[in-house]
Amino acid sequence: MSRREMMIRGAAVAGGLALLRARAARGADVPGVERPRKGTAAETGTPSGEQTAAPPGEPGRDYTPVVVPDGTTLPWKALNGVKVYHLVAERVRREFAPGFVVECWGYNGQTPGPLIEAVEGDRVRIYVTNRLPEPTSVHWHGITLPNGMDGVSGLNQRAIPPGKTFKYEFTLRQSGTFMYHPHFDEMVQIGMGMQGVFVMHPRGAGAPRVDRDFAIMLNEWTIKPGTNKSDTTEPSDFNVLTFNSKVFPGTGPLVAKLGQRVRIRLANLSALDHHPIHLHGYQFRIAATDGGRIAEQGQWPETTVVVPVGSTRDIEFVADQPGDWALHCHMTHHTMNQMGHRVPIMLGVNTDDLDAKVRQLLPDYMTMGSTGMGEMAQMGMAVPRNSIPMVGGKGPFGPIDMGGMFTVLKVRDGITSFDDPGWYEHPVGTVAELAKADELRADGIRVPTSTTRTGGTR
Ligand SMILES: [Cu+2]
Repeated sequence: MSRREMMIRGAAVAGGLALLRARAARGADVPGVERPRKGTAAETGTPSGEQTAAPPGEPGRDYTPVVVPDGTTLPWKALNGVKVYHLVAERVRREFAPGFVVECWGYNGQTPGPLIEAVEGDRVRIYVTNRLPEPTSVHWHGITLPNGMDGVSGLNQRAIPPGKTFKYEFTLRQSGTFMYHPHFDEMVQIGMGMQGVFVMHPRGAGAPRVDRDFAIMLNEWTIKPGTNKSDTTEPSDFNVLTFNSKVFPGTGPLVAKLGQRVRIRLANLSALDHHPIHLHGYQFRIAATDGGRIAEQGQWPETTVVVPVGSTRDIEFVADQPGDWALHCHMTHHTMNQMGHRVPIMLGVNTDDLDAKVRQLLPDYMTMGSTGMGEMAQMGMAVPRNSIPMVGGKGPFGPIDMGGMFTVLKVRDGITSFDDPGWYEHPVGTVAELAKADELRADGIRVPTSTTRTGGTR
């Protein structure tokens, strides 16, 4: 390039930026039109949008670290004012629940990959080593950064070949809950478990500090009973629905002390499904998405939050009610494990005759589900090797009929550690129980004798 060309190009860039700045300034004067986002070219006046980083934020001083149930946080070191991380994309063996082991792909021995945690203003350098049999890349979902750091193979960068290490570097200009995942062979790689949460804590103003801050990644898998791999090309037949790549009873509880401020960061990188995540016993506020913090006047109360594919939601509340509170996806198929899908529903069918006939061929045959499916949790049915029965685990009062996307928020008074405190001990007289005959009589309750009543008649 000649000196003259260089000057012309330089002038064009400067001119372009001046124009952008002028537009931005005009935009700021128009009601409803916001300023350019922090750290973008239009805001900083540099083509990459980069500007000086702040000194690396420290846990404890600048933020309360996020807790990842059944997961970990990626370690980092500060070198000359830059936080340096190392992600290794590789094959991972993950026990989704006791006795149910799945061959996955992930990062640093885990799926989801370890949580990346940093502070607004931090400069981060993230090395990514590819130990997979095919190329990969990492996209930093929802994060403002130079275009060449965005991680879409072919569009923003060369894919990372197997055995090679790439370097990503950018300055964090936001705070909130974001994600990372590959943008190469997305259907297979994300479906095999390559996904992670990226949390940026605010520096100064931003989300209020909470006492317990949890992160849960939602995913769905197609793992035929008796196999150990997800059929990632099967587009809709998901039978294993996970919180942090665990299914109940493999999911660890979320433990909080009575009165603590709690945030749960939910991130969804499922292939197909939006998950309505429901918390019992509480009303929470939807306080943030991966698009940013919702202004307090704009937050609304909810009991269920839909987390769409490719987005995050932060919910916040005060843990003011002690107990064991269910936290689960409200799609009923998503709290069923493998064996609960695609079985014929026999509700209300008298199967005695059928069973007798089939037993002539198969001596152990028994039709399932003629009084509903709940019984199956109690039967302790044999399942193929490396599989889980359709429903969950044992609770203090008997079987819990939910599996999959199910865990428990355990709120306790006077705990000194956040280890699993066991089941809640209810104050006397606060558990639903069998009604006594004299109670029924006293309150004038007549129990119907027939099992079916036709609607609209008496
Ligand atoms: Cu769901």
